[in-house]
Parts: sequence; structure tokens; C-alpha cells
Amino acid sequence: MTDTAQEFDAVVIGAGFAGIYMLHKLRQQGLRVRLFEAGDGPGGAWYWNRYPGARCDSESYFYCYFFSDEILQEWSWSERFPAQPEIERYLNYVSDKLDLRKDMTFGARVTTAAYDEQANRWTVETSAGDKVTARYVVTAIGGLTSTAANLPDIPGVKDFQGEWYHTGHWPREGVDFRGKRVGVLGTGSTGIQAVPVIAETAGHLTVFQRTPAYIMPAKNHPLTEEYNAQIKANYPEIRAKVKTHWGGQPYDAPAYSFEEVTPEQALALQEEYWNNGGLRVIQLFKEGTRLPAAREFMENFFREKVRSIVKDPAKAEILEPKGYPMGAKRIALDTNYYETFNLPHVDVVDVRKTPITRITEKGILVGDTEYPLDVIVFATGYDAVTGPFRAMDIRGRGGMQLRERLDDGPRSYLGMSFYGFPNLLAVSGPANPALSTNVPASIEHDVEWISDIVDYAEKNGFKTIEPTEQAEDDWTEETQAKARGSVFDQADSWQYGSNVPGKPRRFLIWLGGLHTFRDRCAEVTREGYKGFTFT
Ligand code: N01
Repeated sequence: MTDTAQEFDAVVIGAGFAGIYMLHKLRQQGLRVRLFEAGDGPGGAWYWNRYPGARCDSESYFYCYFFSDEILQEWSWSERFPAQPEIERYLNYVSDKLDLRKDMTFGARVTTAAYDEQANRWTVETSAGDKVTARYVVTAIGGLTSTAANLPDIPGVKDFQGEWYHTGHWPREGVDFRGKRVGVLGTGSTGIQAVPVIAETAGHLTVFQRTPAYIMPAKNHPLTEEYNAQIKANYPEIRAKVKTHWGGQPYDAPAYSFEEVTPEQALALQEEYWNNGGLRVIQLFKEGTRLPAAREFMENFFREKVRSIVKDPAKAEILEPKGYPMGAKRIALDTNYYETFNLPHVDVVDVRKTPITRITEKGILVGDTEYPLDVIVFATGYDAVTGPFRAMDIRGRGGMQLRERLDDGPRSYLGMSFYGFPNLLAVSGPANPALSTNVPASIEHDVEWISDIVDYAEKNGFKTIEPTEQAEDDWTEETQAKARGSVFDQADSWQYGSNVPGKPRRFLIWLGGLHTFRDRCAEVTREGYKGFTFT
């Protein structure tokens, strides 16, 4: 427990990619900082998400920090798409390398942060009994966080007598599926990664699918020393590309226009992208998923792939992505997902066609059919972006509740600050581009921008940083305007908040792209932090 009497310059909440770098930056500025983390070690999302098959969908050579050449050169990734334990090791390595642990308190979930206008200090309390004060509070809590795990409101969900787990709260010691009847509910990125690994040991596996995802093969493989050496030699160029790319990825712009290639060429290109693996599929054509003809072509290609891999036509029919346009929900990466349904002990049940009636003591009732289960795995996602903020009691000027401010959807200025909450800053908060990009790249940007504005306030003798209400209103509206008419508008998804009953359908992410966001934030800085007031 951290000494009750302790006063800090800044408190950072969370020890994932964002919190680790934020702590480092603020400490470099000479501030006295304390970081609180609910888990027992660094990792954030990569600490909690230790479900079977958990793996990153971005390639390891750019799913990492770019701020330190030494770290880039010293650390070597072992696989193209790193698995959870390796990313957790990486974040532990960075924490040790920068000697951050001494300023981190683990096993302490921040419950309350309250602003005292008179003293201009925040009082932060944790589940472990810590109570400290600070001038600044920086949230680094992520948008898809274990505190906001989404357990579906299916009747009887608490009646089940067997074991059940949510993928976002996976037990450290793992789960023994050997010989058991397992049900997986949810077929987003997480379920798709977990299913093939669970099937390796389960006695019988039933996958309950409501919406079939569009899925690309990861084509994951180990990385050779030679490849890593080449990557390390190219890091200056890779970093430059990350900084100018829409999604913070070191990829070149698409070279082909769908309208300029023949159908045969389009097919050959699509096949090449499929064989290379990874999420670049929607970057194949210049038109992306915007041109309906290009999108339909890609959608049909995907369906054909499912039919060619899954031998049982009835299963293939259920698994084929349909009912919404590709790109309206996040495309997933798999390793042997479709192949798993060729195993005799693996079934898929279409719970869109026949909805789940209830969860019983013994299993899941779909229509009138009960599926008896020993274990249920809920891969049902998150109350994303606003959920992790709403899980804390954050009170600003005049007792204003951030939770209430976020009732109607995401609200912020630049996804990093909130009107009414002086000196509360958020790395990749609501209405920020991070979750539409290579997240560590967005995080690095936000951490550096926050560190700069804090530095500006400190050097100019200002005590508070706060956006104007107008700036927040405008940014909040712009976030919705950017999503309106986009492909996301055509489906329910966590990005729209429509995966959680009762949550308003408001887009949670600023969709302008990371390169544009960098420019916008730089412009705000250039214009004397336009939209902010300092006192
Ligand atoms: O969650 P999801 P996730 N009855 O919300 C189903 C990131 N991520 O944990 O689509 C039946 O996408 C729901 O069905 P439907 C990534 O950004 C990253 O998989 O609502 N089904 C859906 O199938 C990702 O997008 C990596 O019809 C119900 C599933 O549960 C985000 O995390 C790896 C239901 C939830 O899918 C979230 O992914 C993994 C109900 N009542 C995840 N309620 C990386 O590689 C929900 N579902 C970095």
C-alpha cells in the first residue's frame, strides 16, 4: 500500500503500453510520479488477456515502442505475430530497462479520483487502500479493458453450475479443458483465436456463433535472426512510415485500383494477399472497402475460401461471413480457425437463426435444444472505450461526474482531455483514433503530446490545463460526423457501443486516421494550445 500522506506531481493509471511510457516521460520531466495498476505486473491488456491462443494481430516488428533506439535494437521478437506471453515479457523488459518498477504499485485498482478545486489537487484512491494526492492524473487504461468485460445479459447466465470464464479475466494458472464439453460464446477476434487452441484438448467443443466474422489467415511463423537483423537495420525508415500512415503501420499505400485491374488480376492479387496473411487485405485496393464493387469482390472471395476449407457444407454455410459489409466489424486473423471445424468433436451452432433461450444449470439452451457443457468460455468482448472510464468514480470541478458525462457516448477534446476535469489527461481516451490504428503507435503519439502540454504548463507557471466546453463539443460532434456514412454505420459493433444493451449507439473512435490526428494535435500546439484554457 502506498503511504496515505504521499503527495505526487502526477498519478498514472494502468501499466500497459500507455502507462509504462507515460510514467517514463513524466519522470524524465522531473515530476514525482506514482503509477497504479490492478494486475500483479506490467502488461495491461496483455496481462489480463491470457486466454488460449491470445496473440497480436499486428506484426511484432511494429507493434512496439519506437521512442528508444536502444530498445528497438536490443529486443528481438520470435514470431511474426507475437503471442500474449511474449508481449507481456516485452513490457516487463521495458519496465525494467527504464527502471520503472520502483514507481509502480501493483494489485491496486483505482476506484476514485476526485478533484479539489481549492487545493488544485486530485485525490486518488485504490482497491488496495492507497490514498494519495497529485496535481495531474493521467489515465492509461485502454479501451478494451478487463474492468469493462462484457458478460451478455442472457437469462440464467449466473445459474450455470459448471466452470465459466470471460476471456478478459483468464486465470493465471490456465484452464484444463482435457476431455471436457466446452462451449465458446462469441466469434470476434478473441473467440477466433481461442477456438482452435481449446479444440486441441477439449473432449467436445461447441461454438455458439451469432455473427460470422470476415477472417484472414495470420500465416504466423517464427522469425529468423537474419530477418530481425534486417528489420533492425531498417528501423529509421520503418519509424518514418509509421508516422505518416493512416493506421500507424509501416505499409506503403495500396498500389492497385480495383477499377483498373481485370477480374483475373484482382483474383490473383487477392490470392497473393491471402497467402501472405495478416490484416492488409482491406488495403489491397486503393478504394479499400469504400467502393461497393471492390468490397463485394473481396467478400465473395472470403466466402469461397470458407467453402473450400470447411468440408461439411452445413457448417460452412453457418461460418460464411454474411449479413453485413466487410469492414463494418473488425476483420479477424486466424490460425486454423476454419480447419478446426473439420474435427469430428467440433460443432458450430447458429444462434442468430435460433437465438439462445437461456443458460441453464447444465449448459446452453438454444431454442428447445439444450447443449450440456462442463465449461463456458465467454469471448463476448467489452463495454469498450467509455466502459473502463465509467468503472471508476472520477469527479471534477463542482463534483461533476465523468461517468455521467459519458452516459450519452464518448465525449472529450482530442480523445485526451475533458471539460470540467482540470489536469485530467487521457492516453487514447474516448473519441481518439487509437483503436482504429496500430495501438502502440497512437499511444506513443498521445503520451508525447500529453507530456508536452504538461511541460508547457509547468514552464509557464500554469496550475491547470482544461479544454473549453466548446472545444469538447466540437470534437465530440466531429467524431460522430466522421463515422456517419462510413462502413461502420452498417453493422452493430463494439466500435458503435451497440454490443452492450442500453449503451447509446455513438461511435467511440475518431476516424480521421493517425497521420491526420498527428497534424491536428500539432496545429493545436502551434496555435498556443487552441481549445484549452490555462490558469
Ligand atoms: O469482442 P467482440 P472480442 N449472444 O466484441 C458475441 C481486440 N482484439 O473480444 O457480433 C451471442 O469483437 C458477438 O456477436 P455479435 C480487437 O480490436 C485484439 O472478440 O455481437 N453472441 C461477437 O461475436 C477486437 O475487435 C486482438 O453478433 C454474443 C463476440 O461475442 C476487440 O479486441 C485480439 C452475445 C464479441 O466480439 C474485441 O474483440 C483479440 C450474445 N448475447 C481482440 N454478446 C489483437 O490482436 C456478444 N456476442 C490485438
